[in-house]
Amino acid sequence: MTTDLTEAAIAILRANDRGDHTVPTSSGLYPAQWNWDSCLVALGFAEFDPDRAWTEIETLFDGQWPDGMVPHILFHGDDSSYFPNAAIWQAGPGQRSSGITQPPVAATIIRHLFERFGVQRSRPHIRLLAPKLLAWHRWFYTARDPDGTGLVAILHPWESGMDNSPVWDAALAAVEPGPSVAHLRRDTAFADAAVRPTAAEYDRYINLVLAFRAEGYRADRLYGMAPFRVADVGFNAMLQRANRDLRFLLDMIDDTAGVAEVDRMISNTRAALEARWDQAEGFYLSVDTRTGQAIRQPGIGGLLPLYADPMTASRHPALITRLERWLDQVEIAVPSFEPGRPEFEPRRYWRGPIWLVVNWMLIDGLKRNGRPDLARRIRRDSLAVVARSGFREYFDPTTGEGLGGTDFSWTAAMVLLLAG
Ligand code: 2M8
Repeated sequence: MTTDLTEAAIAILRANDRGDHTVPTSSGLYPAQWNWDSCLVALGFAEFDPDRAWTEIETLFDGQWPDGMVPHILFHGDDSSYFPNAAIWQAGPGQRSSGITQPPVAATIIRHLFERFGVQRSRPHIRLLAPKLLAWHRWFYTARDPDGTGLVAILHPWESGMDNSPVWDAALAAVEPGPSVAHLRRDTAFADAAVRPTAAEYDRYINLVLAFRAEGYRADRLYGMAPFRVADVGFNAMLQRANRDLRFLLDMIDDTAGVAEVDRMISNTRAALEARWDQAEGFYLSVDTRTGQAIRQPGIGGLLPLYADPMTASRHPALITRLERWLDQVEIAVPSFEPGRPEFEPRRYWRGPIWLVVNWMLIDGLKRNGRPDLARRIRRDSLAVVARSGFREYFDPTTGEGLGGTDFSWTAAMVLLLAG
């Protein structure tokens, strides 16, 4: 069974491979290179083709902007089946990227590749990539945390990677919708509209893009003018984990100034993330930095401090209890939003379905936090749901139904990683 599954996973990655980058699915739904997809996909390539794993990341960093940002999408070929494509974004030096970023998981993935392949084979790649990683992390702390709070802000729900999570509902509702773009959408030609973001959300997503485009995507302008600005716990937890892994990489290549710089990032973010723990809620809460209001919506990002820091569970056992309660309410681990809440929609994208990439982060975090039992349960469920429903983009945690795109690259990569 597992052998069949891993062979199928390899075949999917091969089919979605465009030579120097991988598309998330061959179906046409996402005909480009996505930032965190690529990094997570490299974890899959690492299981059977080490060189290809490095190429995936190196292509992504070839698209880095001069200011250090690594865009959330790089458009390499025909992008006519996607909206908004490069012609709409009009972003970046080559006009072949989006103008926003995505969760910075690259340093974590590169450290994983180092641990998998060893010093000899990894060092040249790390020498090339570590300075680029440092430039990206530095960009986050200057462009997205100009007041030095220790938490960086996302300016678009797409930056979170968890596009239509209920965590953004209130902040997004405050954004002007602009003209309707329903007729321009392409995603609903590939996936059922009932499992995708709504028209109201899309109108705002695009209006944000147009507002940023009007500012020429200048980092020094966007933070102040952005109609949407959230310091998200999940995003900052992924950044913090990546900071720790970047520190390790810089130390390996003897960049002492870089290590000192990242040490400051780590200690500021550690304190700021800890300040987002809400004792009464028993959860980490993101904050709308335009209004200063805490966001009381329990999305899966609020569990990711477990992935950022191995002391999280001992400091806050209530967080583990909360996760266990979520799991008691569904068939299959892990829902992307708290089940039982009115906003929970088990089939709609990031409002409830299971995403294997986040499952992997929780598995990794739970092992480090002294809960290998829970990690095993999530691993078992993750492999079983794919065996049952195929390599889909996401899955209904109440039934196991596969949803969204088919033959999905990061789902295949996670199967390879978890089965290995
Ligand atoms: C989804 O997001 C894109 C926009 O970036 C979309 O819906 O068009 C998200 O699941 C995101 O996390 C993911 O990186 C992307 C490609 O798989 O699709």
